[in-house]
Amino acid sequence: MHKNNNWHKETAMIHEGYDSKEHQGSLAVPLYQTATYVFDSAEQGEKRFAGEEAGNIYSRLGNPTVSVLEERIARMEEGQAGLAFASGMAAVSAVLVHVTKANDHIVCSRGIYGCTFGFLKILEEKYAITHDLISMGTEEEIEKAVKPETTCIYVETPINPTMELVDLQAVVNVAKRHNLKVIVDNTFCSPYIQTPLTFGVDFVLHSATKYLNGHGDVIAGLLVGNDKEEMAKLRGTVQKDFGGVISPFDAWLLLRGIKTLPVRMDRHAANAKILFDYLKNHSRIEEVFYPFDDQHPQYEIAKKQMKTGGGLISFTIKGGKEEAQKLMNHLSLVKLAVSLGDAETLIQHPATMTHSAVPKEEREKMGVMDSLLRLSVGLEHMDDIIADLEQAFQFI
Ligand code: LCS
Repeated sequence: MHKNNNWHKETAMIHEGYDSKEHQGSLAVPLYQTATYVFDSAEQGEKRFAGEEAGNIYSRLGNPTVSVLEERIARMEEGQAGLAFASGMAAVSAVLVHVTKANDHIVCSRGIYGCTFGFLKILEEKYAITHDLISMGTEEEIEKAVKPETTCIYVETPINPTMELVDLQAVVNVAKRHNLKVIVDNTFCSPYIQTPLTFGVDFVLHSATKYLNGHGDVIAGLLVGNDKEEMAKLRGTVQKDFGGVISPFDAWLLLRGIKTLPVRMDRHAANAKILFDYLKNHSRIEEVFYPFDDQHPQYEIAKKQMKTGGGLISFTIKGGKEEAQKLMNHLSLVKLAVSLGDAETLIQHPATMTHSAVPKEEREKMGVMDSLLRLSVGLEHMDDIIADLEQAFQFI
């Protein structure tokens, strides 16, 4: 396997974990589209199952294309080991099952993705694993939420879809005092913008469906940990036996997407800044949320842990659901779709879409109002996107 610890991140995203000499000179990582592997002998099969001989067994347990992806994401996040899953939710659920047992308690950031919220409800209803969604403005606030049965802190930063930030250093400081595991969902940033493990976090995960793939054609999840043995345990238990592994073809597409992550992220962020400047002065808009807004109260946190402001902007329009839906219905170049991180600029209405499963009262506590819209800024020329938004704003 190709490894060079001196490589910059941009280089590692193209080369880490792959040596063409081991694959007949193939420049691109070959796609091992196979379910199983042929043993040389019964004894070899026995040894592989017993863990006494390294080698392939069955693609739910490991696949050469997937292994390159896992090494690459581990390096990108500056972790010790990576695991690839069939979806972001498969990664979320696997790591939460790994770090909890019945009757435990989880401290969560004030806002989380709607289906992550749904999974926490399953843990609560079936296994009495409770959670509290709290504002994490200060270490004291976080500390107050910790109970004797708390085992982990689960954080999104920026939070989907409000763009509120959580100070990673503050979370880690509290976690260390109480011996808690910290899990960070880094989907909104990608490892090009933010690397939570470098702050002392234990696990970082992604909906790789988003920026990491970047082309809107894959559903996948990735998890990276700072402890090799613990990740091996997770691979051999929850991942293997729940079975939510990535397909080799999706891993192959992801490896292709990741090569261009730095150039895409720089353009997403540059375009988002153009759009932010347009939106913040718009007469039909109430408030715009973007982490690299120098007027934003959390700008200091943003600069401490993020390289750029990323490609997501949310905003509240004057009015409510009706005005939000009218705006969306009059857009044509900006696509009305959930998901994010693609070349296409996407808009969605969290209250009725990504966060519709969260009851209204809890949704509003997260800051997800009916007037809130989320824009995933794409790679188009922003004059065209602004022209589309401007004509649609005329209808509300
Ligand atoms: N974490 C975050 C922050 C997400 O935004 C999503 C999906 C997931 C985890 C789950 O990943 P998946 O299983 O879909 O790969 N977020 C979506 C969104 O905001 N719009 O559509 C999906």
